[in-house]
Amino acid sequence: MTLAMPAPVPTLQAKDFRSDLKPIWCPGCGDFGVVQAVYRALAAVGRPPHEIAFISGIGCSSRIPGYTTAYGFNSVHGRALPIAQGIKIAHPELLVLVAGGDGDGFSIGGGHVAHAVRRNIDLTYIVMDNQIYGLTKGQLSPTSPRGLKTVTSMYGSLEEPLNPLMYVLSYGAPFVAQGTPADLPGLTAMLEEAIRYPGFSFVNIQSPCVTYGEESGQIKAQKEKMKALADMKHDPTDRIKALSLAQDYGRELYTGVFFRDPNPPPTYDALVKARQAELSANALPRQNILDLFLQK
Ligand SMILES: Cc1ncc(C[n+]2csc(CCOP(=O)(O)OP(=O)(O)O)c2C)c(N)n1
Ligand code: SF4
Repeated sequence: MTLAMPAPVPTLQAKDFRSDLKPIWCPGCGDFGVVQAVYRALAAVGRPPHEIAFISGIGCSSRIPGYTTAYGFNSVHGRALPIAQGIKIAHPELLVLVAGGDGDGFSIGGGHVAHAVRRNIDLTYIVMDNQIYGLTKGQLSPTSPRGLKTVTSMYGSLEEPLNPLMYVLSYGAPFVAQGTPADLPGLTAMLEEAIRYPGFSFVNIQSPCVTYGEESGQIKAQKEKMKALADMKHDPTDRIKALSLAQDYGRELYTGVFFRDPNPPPTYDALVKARQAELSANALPRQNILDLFLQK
């Protein structure tokens, strides 16, 4: 008797996640590198495109789901996180990615970030942080540096930029990293790790806007400036050290994992399942509930 060999499991490649849609980003936009890193990370993770939901807001960066073969929703400005959380709660078996710009995530959508973090729903939030509103032609964003002259800041920005790393770390996110398309292998590796992390993971990507962004934020300048946290012997299990390094956002370009909770806290989904099991174990038989109701 000959035993039938099990069919080989097809391995996925980066090209399996690339859709037929041609990106309309400006030539040289950092988001080209980000989408390449996403393809490679997803191939390494190995979940097929039909098991992935990729949700974004509105902005140049938010076009990214359309350039992948995953199920995608280029949704409403600032509302990617609530939509993604709803999808993950309704379909916990899906791998859920969320993406958008710094404006989408930390300006109009800023209020949602804290709640997504504290719920610890298992999704990966990718912010393409170019310190500008790209799609609407170069207005100030919440991460724009002080002094930046734009169409909405003729005197130069008078406001202190928001610090996305400190924001997310201080709300208790269990996984926080920062990357750049100037280091594609490093970015790919951290995206893979973020996707695999069981809980809310945040990756801030310094993705340059070549059309409205500053010279100091472009790939060439980033290559000279970036410092890998691993080379600095940073201990990513220490949130306080991560916060301390995160204070340098805007001055230094640290890349890698700032914080990875070595004991991942329970996800929202795990808590729901545990509570449901507890309730069904303690449920009164139907007859008893009726008796109680009728005060027998
Ligand atoms: C409710 C709402 N308000 C404002 C806009 C206009 N708008 C579209 S994209 C955007 C900001 C884009 O910047 P960002 O989110 O940082 O993404 P980028 O284009 O830089 O990738 C704004 C203000 C909108 N589409 N919807
Ligand atoms: S405007 Fe900036 S962010 Fe938008 S596609 Fe062009 S380079 Fe990229």
